Amino acid sequence: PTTIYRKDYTPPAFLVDTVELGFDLAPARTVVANRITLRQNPASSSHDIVLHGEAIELVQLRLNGKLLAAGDYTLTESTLTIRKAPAAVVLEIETICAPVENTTLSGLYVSNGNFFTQCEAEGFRRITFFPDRPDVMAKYTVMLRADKAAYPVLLSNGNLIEEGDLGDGRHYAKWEDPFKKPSYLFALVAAKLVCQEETFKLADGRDVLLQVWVEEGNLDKTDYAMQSLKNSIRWDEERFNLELDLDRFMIVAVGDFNMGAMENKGLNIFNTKFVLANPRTATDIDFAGIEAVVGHEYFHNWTGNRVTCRDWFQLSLKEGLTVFRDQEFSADMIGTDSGRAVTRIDQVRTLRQAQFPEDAGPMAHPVRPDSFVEINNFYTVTVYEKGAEVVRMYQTLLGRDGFRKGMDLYFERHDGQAVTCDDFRAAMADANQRDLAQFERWYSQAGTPVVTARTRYDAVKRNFDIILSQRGQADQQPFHIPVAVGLLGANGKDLPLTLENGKHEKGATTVVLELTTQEQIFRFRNVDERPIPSILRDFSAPVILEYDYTDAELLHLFNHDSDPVNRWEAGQRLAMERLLKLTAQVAAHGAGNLKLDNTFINAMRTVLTDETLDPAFRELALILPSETIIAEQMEVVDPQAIHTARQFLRRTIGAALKPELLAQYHANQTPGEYSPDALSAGKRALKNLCLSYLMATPDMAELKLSQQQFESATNMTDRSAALVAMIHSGAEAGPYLKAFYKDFENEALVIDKWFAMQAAAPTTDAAAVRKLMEHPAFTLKTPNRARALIFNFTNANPSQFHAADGSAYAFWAEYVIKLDAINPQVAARLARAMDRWRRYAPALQAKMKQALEKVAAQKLSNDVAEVITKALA
Ligand code: BAL
Ligand code: ZN
Repeated sequence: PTTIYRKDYTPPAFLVDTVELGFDLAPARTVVANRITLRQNPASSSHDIVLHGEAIELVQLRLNGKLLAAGDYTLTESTLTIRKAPAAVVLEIETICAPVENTTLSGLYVSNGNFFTQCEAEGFRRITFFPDRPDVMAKYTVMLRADKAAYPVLLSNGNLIEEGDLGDGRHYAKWEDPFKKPSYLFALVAAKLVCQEETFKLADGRDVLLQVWVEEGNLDKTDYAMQSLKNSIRWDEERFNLELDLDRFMIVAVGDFNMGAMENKGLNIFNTKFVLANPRTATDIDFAGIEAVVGHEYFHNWTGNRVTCRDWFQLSLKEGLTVFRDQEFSADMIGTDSGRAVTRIDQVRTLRQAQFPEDAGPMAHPVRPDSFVEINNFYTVTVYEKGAEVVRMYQTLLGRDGFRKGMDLYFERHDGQAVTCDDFRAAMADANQRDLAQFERWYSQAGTPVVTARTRYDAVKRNFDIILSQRGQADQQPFHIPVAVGLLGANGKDLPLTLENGKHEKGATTVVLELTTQEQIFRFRNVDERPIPSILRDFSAPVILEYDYTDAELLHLFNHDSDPVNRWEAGQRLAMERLLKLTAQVAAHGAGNLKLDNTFINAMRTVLTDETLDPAFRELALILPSETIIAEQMEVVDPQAIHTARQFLRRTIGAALKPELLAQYHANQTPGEYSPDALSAGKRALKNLCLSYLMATPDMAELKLSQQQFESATNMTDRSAALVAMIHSGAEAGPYLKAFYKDFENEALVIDKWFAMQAAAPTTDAAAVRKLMEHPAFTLKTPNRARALIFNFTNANPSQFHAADGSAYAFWAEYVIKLDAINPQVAARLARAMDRWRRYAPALQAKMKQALEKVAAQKLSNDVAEVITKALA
């Protein structure tokens, strides 16, 4: 495999002005006629036209009307090159592909008998020969021809300009996209689908047609996606003054899809998981996911499509920014400060669960990577979620208005262009007359910086100093880190702040300290008492914060901090300290004699029963750090000891707080019609967490409660939570699993849940997963199904995945290999489950290495080869 470097970027030799595509669609043999007009790029000195092409058969090729012979061009596995081409060229290219055989789900493929495309990042080259790179932007016209009975619906980007019958039972549709776009935003759908549609008025008074296309039988699950789309359009108008630029906007749901969704211009194609929902089949989390992803793809229309990436190293330019935008959208849709905080806490949890480990492992890369073998491997939590944190830091440093000014300038300068992360940073800096040169390091330096804080109080001078220092990885330069800080008095209230040499509003109780060197002292004046510092409020930077809090200080913050994120964080620190001690104890002496102090129990009780707090916040405050997050704190990871310790803590909380848990369980019922709104969802989340704690100490009373909830639930959130509580506590759940399956056997997304909840149960070992794979509903070919069972086992069931006999590692190797033959992108994701193998005890390490080497010995896709090679390096 070849490594591609960012430093080697060169502009394309030829630019494309227009693309006319003609498709004769048939599952086994689709003929693609492609007519492109090219012209020499003045910015390039090369005269060679380089087209990409993969897994397609060239039938014929004409240049300016002349049929080319084999000697007129060079064809390799992945490129077609015409040397010394004239300055203006019309190419007519005819190719054939076989969509029904395309199990990679990249390019043109068939899912459940229908045609779909996925072109990002490099799928367009699997459809036709083309300069398949994001800095080549062109106008597209697309003619689709297909059997009318089998594929009554023919869609592509932009506007429908013509349709009709062709005779022979075939029909056609012609689409034209008025905007220039890179090839990765091309899409077509030819399918038997139905749609929910609506006319919607934009802020400027224009009417646009909105459609959500699904398979027949799913129309009752499209309301929330449609509502989310309308909310997204409104939000982008109001928050960023960005309007929909097309007359029609379509969302299409497909069951086989590698990603969550895809922002193709005017024709977003979605994984069904992020479209289909009704109360019977979807959980609160599913509803929230739909809102976020519909928003995300819609927001890409400006941040991604109108302004796109110069090259794939700049992926975070559009992804980090668009994730930030969807995060803000979801927070604004809740609309309350506490709701906003809950979404923020969720983001922090995701970072710690997935991004920090990535940043510390063999696939670590900067937000703007310097090299890759396979770009599909870089659609990562670093590019997306850490990228969003980087964008959020601009807003923290510049303020909301300053950020908006930067966005306005970015569009003013770059609309219609393919640009870089540096261009975005320059717009932010120039619009605010700020020097953001150092901020560039967030894009170029990998790893999670550690910020260490020390404090000192001078009672006589009434000064309180916070000394912040930072360390990145070896040889790294200091980052520009915004650290939001508040000071709490003994009464739990925020002290008014006077920062020496600092700018902030009078009476402010949170200020943003800008840490730009290796170590800095920040002095607060007029501090009447020794305060307790609340550092990194709202998680103002993606860093690890070290500060020697005492238990008493953490309890004070946990009970009083006005910043909900740090309030939650104090609870996490209290829990983590105990979890690490208990884990060490289990590892050294076994599970007997474990003890939990009353201080911690009482803190949990206080938050559980504090009715002034949102139920959603209380739920988050009561969830213990996950086994993965605990593992990240340990030098040598002992998955079984972690699991035992965490279970002990859950069991002890369940027993000690039983009356309160029961009371909250009953107090947070949501009778009446189901609504996915944040308050109701928060109540259900708290109630179901109470149930899971109660089930951690199974006795008949609580089992009955789960059974009753399962039987009487009127929505999927409660139904699945009851079932999960039974399965994960080890209760006999067989009949309930059967009933659940029977009720939903025709609902693919619910059957995914059925597999997922069993895969993640701590009693499920590799042998049990293999048994589940024999179920007729299991298939490796549908990514959602494969992920539900396999990934939930390898990634969400650490104590079984790391079973001492290595059986799960052997299972992992077998399925990485099997999946690689079907779908390299999905296989490479599974391969990542072994990322942290060097952090385990030698006996486990040896078995993991053996499994990695077994995979490495195969003939692999570039996708998997890159992951495995880096893991073993
Ligand atoms: N662009 C790939 C899918 C997404 O991030 O929206
Ligand atoms: Zn995106």
